Amino acid sequence: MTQQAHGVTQAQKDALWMPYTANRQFKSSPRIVSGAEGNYLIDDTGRKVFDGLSGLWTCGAGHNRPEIAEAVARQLTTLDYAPAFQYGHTLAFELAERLAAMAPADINQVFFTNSGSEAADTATKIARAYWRQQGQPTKTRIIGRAKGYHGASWGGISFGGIGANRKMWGPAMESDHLSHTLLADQPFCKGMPDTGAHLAEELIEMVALHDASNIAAVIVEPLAGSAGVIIPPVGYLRRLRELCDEHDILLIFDEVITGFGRTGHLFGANAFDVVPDMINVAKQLTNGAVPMGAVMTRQFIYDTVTGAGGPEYNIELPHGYTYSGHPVACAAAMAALDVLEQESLVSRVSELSPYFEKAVHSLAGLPFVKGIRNFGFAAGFTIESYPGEPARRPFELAMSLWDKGYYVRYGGDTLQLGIPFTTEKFEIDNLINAMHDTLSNA
Ligand code: PXG
Ligand code: PLP
Repeated sequence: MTQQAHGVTQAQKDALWMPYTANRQFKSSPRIVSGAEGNYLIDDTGRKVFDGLSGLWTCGAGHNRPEIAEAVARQLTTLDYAPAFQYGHTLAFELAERLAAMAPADINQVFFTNSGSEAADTATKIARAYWRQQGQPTKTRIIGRAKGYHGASWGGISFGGIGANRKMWGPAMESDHLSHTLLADQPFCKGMPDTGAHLAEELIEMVALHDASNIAAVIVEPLAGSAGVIIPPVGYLRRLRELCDEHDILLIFDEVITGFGRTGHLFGANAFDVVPDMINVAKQLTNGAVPMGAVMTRQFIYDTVTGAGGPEYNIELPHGYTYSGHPVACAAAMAALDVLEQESLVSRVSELSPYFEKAVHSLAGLPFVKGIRNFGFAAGFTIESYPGEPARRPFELAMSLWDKGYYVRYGGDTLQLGIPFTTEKFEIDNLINAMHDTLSNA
C-alpha cells in the first residue's frame, strides 16, 4: 500500500497542480483540510483550526451551514441544471430580484457569473458594450489601480495591479492604473485614513494621457482585499465618482470581498456612501458553498445595451457562461442570504468591529509589524521584509500560526485577517494572543 502521509498519497500529491500555491513547499509539508465546523477548519489529524480568513473571504456565516446544505440538496433533486441561454428557471429570477432590492440606488440589473474573475470580465465587457451602443466605440480602455486584484483572467490581470500576478503573462488588455492608497505617512490607521483623497485626482492625468474618448471604465475595490486590506481615504471614492461623472467614465466597484457584510454594511458602496455604476460580487454570495458571482448594473446600462439590440429576436449582449445562474448556486445563494438576514450578521460585524479594531491594533509595536489597517471584519498587517525577500516572513509567521491552530492569509509582505461574521469575542482574543505570541518570538 502506498504510504499515506497527511491523508494524501504521493501519487495524489503529484497529480494536483495547486492554484496560487507554492507547490513544491506545500507538497513537502502539506496542510490538508478534511472538514470544517462553524468558525473552524478541521485538519487531517482532527485538529480544529480557527478560520481567520473565512475560507478565502467566502464563508462569513461559518462553515457547513445546514440551511445551505438542505437548500442545495433539495435543488439537486428538483432541478439540477437548466440551460442558461435562451431559457430561464424561476430561481435565477427570484435571486436577481432579491439582489436588485439589496443593491443601492438604481443598481437593479443582475448578470450571473461563476466567480469574481468572470465578474471582472463581464463588467468590463458590459462597459465596452455600453459605450459602443452609445455610439462611442473608442471608449475601450479600463483604468484599474496599483495593488488592485480583480481575478486571474486576462481582464483581471490587465487592470489588476499586483505585479506578481502580471509579470508572467506578457501583453493582455490595454489598461492603466491609478496609484494605490497605501499611505506611507499613516502606517497604523484605524478605519479610513483622513488624508489621501487627492490620489483620486490622478484620474485627471489619465484622462489627459489617454483622453476620455478612449476610456470605458474605472474599476476599483472599495477596500482593496488581496493586496493587504487597503482602506480608501475619506473622500477618495466620492472624488473618483465625481471625476467619472465629469468625464463620462463608468465606475465599477469590485465587491467580491466587500459584498454582503465584510465591512459591517451590505456593500462597500453603503459603507463608503458612494454609488458606482456596477457592483461585482462573488464569494460571500453563496457563503462559499457553491461557486457563483454576479455583476449588478444600474438601469441605464441595461436599457442602452438592450435598446440598441436590433430585431427583438437578436441577442443584445453576446456573453454568458454555461453555468450563469446555475440552479444549485441560486439555491445556495438564497439560503446564504436568508442566514445573513435572519442572524443579522451584517449588523453583528458592525457592532463587533470596534472590538476587532482594538484587538488588531494591540499588535502595534511588536517585532516586524510595520503597519496595521482595518475596516469591518478585515485587517491587514505589513510585515518587515528579510532583505530582498518580502514574501518570506509572512509565510513563516502564517505557518507558525497554522501550527498553533490559526489560519490567516499571507501574501506579499502582508498578513491578513477576514474573520467569520459569527466570530465571538473570545475567538478574537485567542487569535490576537496567538499572533502576539508568534510575532514576539519571530
Ligand atoms: N475581485 C476581487 C476584489 C477579489 O478579491 C476576485 C475578483 C476574483 O475572484 P475569483 O472568484 O475568480 O477568485 C477576487 C478574489 C486572498 C484571495 O487570499 C483573494 C481572492 C481570491 C483568492 C485569494 O486574499 N480574491
Ligand atoms: N470551451 C468549449 C469547447 C465550450 O464548448 C465552452 C462552452 O460551451 C466553453 C469553453 C466555455 O465554458 P463555460 O461556459 O463553462 O465558461
